[in-house]
Amino acid sequence: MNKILPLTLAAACFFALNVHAEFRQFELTIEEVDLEVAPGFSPKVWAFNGQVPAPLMRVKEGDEIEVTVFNNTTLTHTIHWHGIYQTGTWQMDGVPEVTQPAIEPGDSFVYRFVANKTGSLWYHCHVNTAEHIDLRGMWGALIVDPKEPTELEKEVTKEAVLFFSSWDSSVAYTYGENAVPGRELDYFSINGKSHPYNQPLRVKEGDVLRMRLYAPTSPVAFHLHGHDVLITHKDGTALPHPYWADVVPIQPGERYDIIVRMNNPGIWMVHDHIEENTTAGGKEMGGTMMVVEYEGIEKPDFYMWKDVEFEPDFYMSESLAKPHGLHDIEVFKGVDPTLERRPRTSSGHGH
Ligand SMILES: [Cu+2]
Repeated sequence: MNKILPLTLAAACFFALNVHAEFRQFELTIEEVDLEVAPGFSPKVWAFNGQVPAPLMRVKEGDEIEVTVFNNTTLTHTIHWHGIYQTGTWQMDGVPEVTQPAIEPGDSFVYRFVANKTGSLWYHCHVNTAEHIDLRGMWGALIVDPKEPTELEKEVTKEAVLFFSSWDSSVAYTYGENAVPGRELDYFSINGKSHPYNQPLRVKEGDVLRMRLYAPTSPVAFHLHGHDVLITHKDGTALPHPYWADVVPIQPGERYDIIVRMNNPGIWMVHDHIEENTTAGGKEMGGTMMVVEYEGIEKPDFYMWKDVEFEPDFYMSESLAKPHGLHDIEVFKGVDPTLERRPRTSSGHGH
């Protein structure tokens, strides 16, 4: 009796700890599509489920994840789950010729791992990353919610995900070219769109806004006007001492979570203080810029986005409010060039 009891207790404790863990099965395809970053500039991308950024994958700490990846493209790929510790599952780390052979065109691969690190993680291809990450849009958010959120996290009323990225039009139209060293980045985007073809982020006074900032490809100096932001997480990990900032520098691969108390009604610019990133095709007033709009503010006639067709999920806010799972986001879908020849005039296309 006294030998069995501790074992039973241990099993009971294990069960109690894991009672909320779930087994989640997802499928991802990789597709060759054209992504309209700006009118007249639609680079060829490898898009997870046809989308850039990739679908939002949101799970809970401890969940067992199984992802089947189908490679429907002409070159090889893998997926690296950036941040996941892969304890006991290093073969699932997604590095070609280190942990697995790359997934050949027409083939598939099944990744299985436990979501054992929390916060704003991401997933990306690990084949020829200078091209596949930097220029072909192979990145998406993997958000792992902690079992025990911080007091600050519990206050959040609205969430947003921002992926900053850059593009090189000189190699944008040919898969397999990436022109490094010597690349010339000439388009910059938030969630795959160059300003003003992205969207305003709409908030209400009193909102506690959490923004998850991702810089998969090139450095960013994020600045929101009119507010200080509280940096609460670095690369997924909650900081013991969150700190205030009005510029958030982000190096490639880094993630910062910030919390903003929306207490200053107005229409406020968000932009990258690396000034060359706020250009598009060599012209200013493009690239990594957007605005935060408070509800109830009357929009002046000169306001460039006065009558913009609003897409509420552009910063994933609607998908972030859904239950855990893999969320496709329609607005991020590219165009399959074999299905649709768009009648756009090619002036300014640069190739
Ligand atoms: Cu790839």
